[in-house]
Amino acid sequence: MGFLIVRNDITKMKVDAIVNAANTSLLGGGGVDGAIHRAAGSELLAECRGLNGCQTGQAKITKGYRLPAKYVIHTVGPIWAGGSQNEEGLLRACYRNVLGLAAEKGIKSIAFPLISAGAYGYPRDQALNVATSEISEFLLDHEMAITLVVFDKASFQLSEKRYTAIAEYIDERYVDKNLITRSGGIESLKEVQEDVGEFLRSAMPVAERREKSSRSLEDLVNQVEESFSESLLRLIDEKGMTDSETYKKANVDRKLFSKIRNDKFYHPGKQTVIAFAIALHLNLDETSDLLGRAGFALTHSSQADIIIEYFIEEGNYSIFEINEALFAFDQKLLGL
Ligand code: AR6
Repeated sequence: MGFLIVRNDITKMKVDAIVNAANTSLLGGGGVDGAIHRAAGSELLAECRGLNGCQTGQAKITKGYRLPAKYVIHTVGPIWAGGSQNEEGLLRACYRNVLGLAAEKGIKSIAFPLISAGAYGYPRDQALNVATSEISEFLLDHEMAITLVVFDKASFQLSEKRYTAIAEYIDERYVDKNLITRSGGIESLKEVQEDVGEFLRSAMPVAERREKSSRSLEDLVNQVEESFSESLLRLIDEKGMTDSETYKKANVDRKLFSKIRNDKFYHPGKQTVIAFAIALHLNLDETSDLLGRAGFALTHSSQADIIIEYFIEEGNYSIFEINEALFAFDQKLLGL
């Protein structure tokens, strides 16, 4: 369960249903619509003929015929006309109506293309925001495996401003980069020493630095026995969250969560721990603590870690925005 973003051809997805970005006639077209009709075969068109078209923002379901997916849910996105013609409301309606219909039909897994972001001209970063926010909203009270299929990397775009801000943040911290840029400009021995000191500090895992600077020995002794699982459950209580809110926000599977809950000594992967830290809105100190319980640390020799640090410092805990950024920098996504 949860939300995944993949780069793929949607006609290849082995899921209960794929979503078609169609037009009001439902009689086929170019882009993803054309690809779906080609892969499903002419029986799909025959069934579509009986549907009497579909209005913008609405959704209709057919069988998948020769597709690996059992069903196709057809929806019609808005044509972008500058943003003042209720395009956003209509695009949100597409996601809601498709997901509502899927839930009604008992569909457990579904794949979406980025509706309206091709021929219909909706700005891609805004189309992506609408998709991720509607999907995350839906998942707060539904169980479904939802995949957003982006066809090429260009369709997966962070806003220019955010990309530059993150790139600068990485640039200032990334250890390998520091080594390269520093070697040219060192003049005096003192400068070399300062440089080495700074490098060692930046190379030290964040957890270690934090412990050195801000945690008392007493704190450490008191908490030394706490396992990852115990820490996580304590934090969930402290933050006044429920279990299901937490694992859904973390984009973590319910089964995995109950394993963690039932096994005091469960060893999670690093990505999972980070996903929980984000779901619980932990600050950097708390994140480092939780990671430490599972034997991990955030380091400046990993771009992904620096991106996580960037979002935590910004107080931005949207796992979907973080995943957008990780994707843009070719890093593994969280909670998948
Ligand atoms: N798999 C996944 N995504 C795809 C695929 C594919 N095989 N092919 C394209 N995309 P578009 P729209 C992406 O134009 O903007 C049709 O003619 C594509 O890169 O297919 O809603 C209909 O009949 C883009 O990001 O749909 C309508 O007339 C996204 O899918 C009109 O186009 C949507 O692009 C609908 O336009």
